Amino acid sequence: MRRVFGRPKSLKKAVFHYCPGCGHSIIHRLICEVIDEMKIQDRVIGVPPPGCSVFAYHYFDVDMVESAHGRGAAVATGIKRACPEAIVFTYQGDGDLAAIGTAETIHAANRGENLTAIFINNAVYGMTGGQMAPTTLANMVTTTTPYGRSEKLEGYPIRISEMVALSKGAVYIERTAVNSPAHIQKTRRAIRKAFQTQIDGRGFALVEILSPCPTNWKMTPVESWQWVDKVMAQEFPLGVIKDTTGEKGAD
Ligand SMILES: Cc1ncc(C[n+]2csc(CCOP(=O)(O)OP(=O)(O)O)c2C)c(N)n1
Ligand code: SF4
Repeated sequence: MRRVFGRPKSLKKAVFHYCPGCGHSIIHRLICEVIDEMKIQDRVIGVPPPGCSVFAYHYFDVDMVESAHGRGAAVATGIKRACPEAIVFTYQGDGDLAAIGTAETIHAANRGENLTAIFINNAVYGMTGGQMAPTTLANMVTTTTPYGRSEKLEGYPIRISEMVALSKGAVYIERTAVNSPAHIQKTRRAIRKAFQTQIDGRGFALVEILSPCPTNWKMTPVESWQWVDKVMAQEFPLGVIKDTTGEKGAD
């Protein structure tokens, strides 16, 4: 019988600790599918963050170097410069990449570091209990904005991918989601293109993935997937933000 579906080779046989409906587990699997497809398992080095995905090294069967909060792009820069043959990716939440790590992210992109950043935007600080992140939407209730995020007091949701795209060194930036089969397939293609961009030595690539956090959003998994389309994607439009690779698009 022909096998049409199975566990990717680079995804360890470990049970995910993520909540039901969480996007992290889907994204882990997609990255592993791409690693297998591209036959790069022995070259990949991942840089996971503090956050709900802090134990990513339990799941990815590739070399992993844990970074301090927000420092993913700096740690990955060091690894890539020391081991140029390695294919290096960071895996970062929005609290990580877009708050404490803003400087590292912007400057790594601006230096045109030949890296791949996988950026999981779930609009909150997930692991620490659902506090407001820079990406939290206007009027969204979080543990630190119990009356809803006030743009007057707490500012506007930050579109860090569009900011990164302003850097000359950033060559491929796309925003995707994992709340439907079609979006999941697009995300897989975007991750593949981001790795290919690095293999071709073109510069900084970032894939922002809108990812449900049903636990902190206080929704069922199905409600959270619908909310990504109805609310989140209105503030963070899906699609290619920048592509100067000259390569065929991820679509
Ligand atoms: C320097 C430092 N400050 C604060 C923390 C506490 N901390 C751990 S995870 C986290 C937020 C994680 O949120 P996010 O990056 O959005 O990832 P998620 O958990 O939502 O996937 C914080 C503030 C820390 N580990 N290190
Ligand atoms: S708290 Fe949110 S981001 Fe963290 S594992 Fe649960 S659903 Fe996922």
